[in-house]
Amino acid sequence: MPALSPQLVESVALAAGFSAAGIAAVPEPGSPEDLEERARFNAWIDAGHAGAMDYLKRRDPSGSLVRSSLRVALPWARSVIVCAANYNSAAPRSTEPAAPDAGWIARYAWSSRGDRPSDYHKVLLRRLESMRDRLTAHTGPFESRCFVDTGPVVERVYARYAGIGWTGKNTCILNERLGSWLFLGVIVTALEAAAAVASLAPDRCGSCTRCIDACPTHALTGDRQMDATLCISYLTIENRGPIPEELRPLVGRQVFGCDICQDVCPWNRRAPIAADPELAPRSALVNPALGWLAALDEPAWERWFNGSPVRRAKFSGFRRSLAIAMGNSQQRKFLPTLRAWAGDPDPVLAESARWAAQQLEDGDTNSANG
Ligand code: B12
Ligand code: SF4
Ligand code: SF4
Repeated sequence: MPALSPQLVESVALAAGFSAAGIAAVPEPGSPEDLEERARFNAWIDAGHAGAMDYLKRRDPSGSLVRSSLRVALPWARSVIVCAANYNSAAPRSTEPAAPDAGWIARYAWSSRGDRPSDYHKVLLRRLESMRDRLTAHTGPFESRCFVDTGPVVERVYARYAGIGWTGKNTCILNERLGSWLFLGVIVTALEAAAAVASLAPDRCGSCTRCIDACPTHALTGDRQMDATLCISYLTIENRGPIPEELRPLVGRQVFGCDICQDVCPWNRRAPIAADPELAPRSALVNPALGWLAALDEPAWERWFNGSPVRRAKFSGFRRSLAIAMGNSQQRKFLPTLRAWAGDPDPVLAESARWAAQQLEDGDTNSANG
């Protein structure tokens, strides 16, 4: 079976619409070539940093974490092709001043094609599958699986070894030319990688600590890992229950996800704007008015976000985070909505709305006293 060369992988990936690509070998766990990240991942799970993301904690019958190595998840895996798609846009950063009644939806969820939302999972998967077809023409058929986000793979680990970029102190993969507004997708293959796989990208964080200093909830641990249970992205997307009360004021007006630790990164200042027709930003989602989002009933919300990553939070989780954002807005005009939601049959929404209304009422008392 022929080996895959980095040059072939890169040319096929660029033709398929990716911005960068590389290939990494998949070493056997416990071998001299094993990756240092395997131990890091085990320690991260053991420390409880994955919170309620149980899919990250799955184990095989021998007790090994399925994601600790691709050889555990897919024993036939010998190499992994990692592709990156730029989704940077010219729209403002979450760290720039905005209207006090505007919220924030993370940049990765803005994507659209024409007037319809587009889900990066589907866009990248299609590109990976077309790439695989082209590679097969060079190599003959080979066993493989394509994944975007949802496979049993810690994609950033293999992205680093495929030479896509370095692991920033914000834990994101950063490419010197492209920055970190990159979606990742992988093709796991049974083919050996050519002997000369990509060399690691040099670490360009230096003495910078902007992301660590800017993170409102202190989720970044400083050793290129995070406690996800503190991360606003986890709290507003993955977490199904209430947002812990002590963290609510720190969430600010963020309704879905968080971009702060990437918005402050100097490497993103010079990152090129993507001209990808399948990942174009929807202007209505950039600094969206909280009142508009709150007025969407479930069918309207479904219409707006059908096919968008925002659906992951579900309507209930989205409104819970929206209530917290309105409570942090100092905008008394949201009191009627919050008082109505305080009687909602969903106990998480009702309690979040009561807390939020209280913030606005307390804010009034404080300014009257001040
Ligand atoms: C779970 C998850 C989350 C969780 C946990 C994130 C985290 N940092 O662990 C939450 C919900 C918080 C999250 C948030 C976001 N996510 Co997310 N997420 C994932 C997912 C599904 C799994 C990641 C995982 O296994 N985490 C566990 C930890 C341990 O792994 P890790 O951070 O990847 O860490 C590895 C490296 O950092 C490295 N490492 C650790 N320490 C050190 C130290 C040194 C010195 C070195 C060299 C390496 C190194 O080893 C670690 C593995 O042990 C991946 C997709 C996938 N299947 O991989 C997407 C993914 C990581 N997410 C992505 C995105 C876009 C986001 C958000 C930007 C979305 C948003 N705007 O809200 C934020 C970014 C927040 C942040 N600063 O990371 C992209 C990242 C692209 C990139 N350029 O890096 C991915 C790859 C999805 C994709 N296919 O594009 N995410
Ligand atoms: S995404 Fe937001 S909350 Fe999470 S680590 Fe980055 S700045 Fe902190
Ligand atoms: S803000 Fe600074 S420390 Fe953080 S990822 Fe960017 S360069 Fe690295």
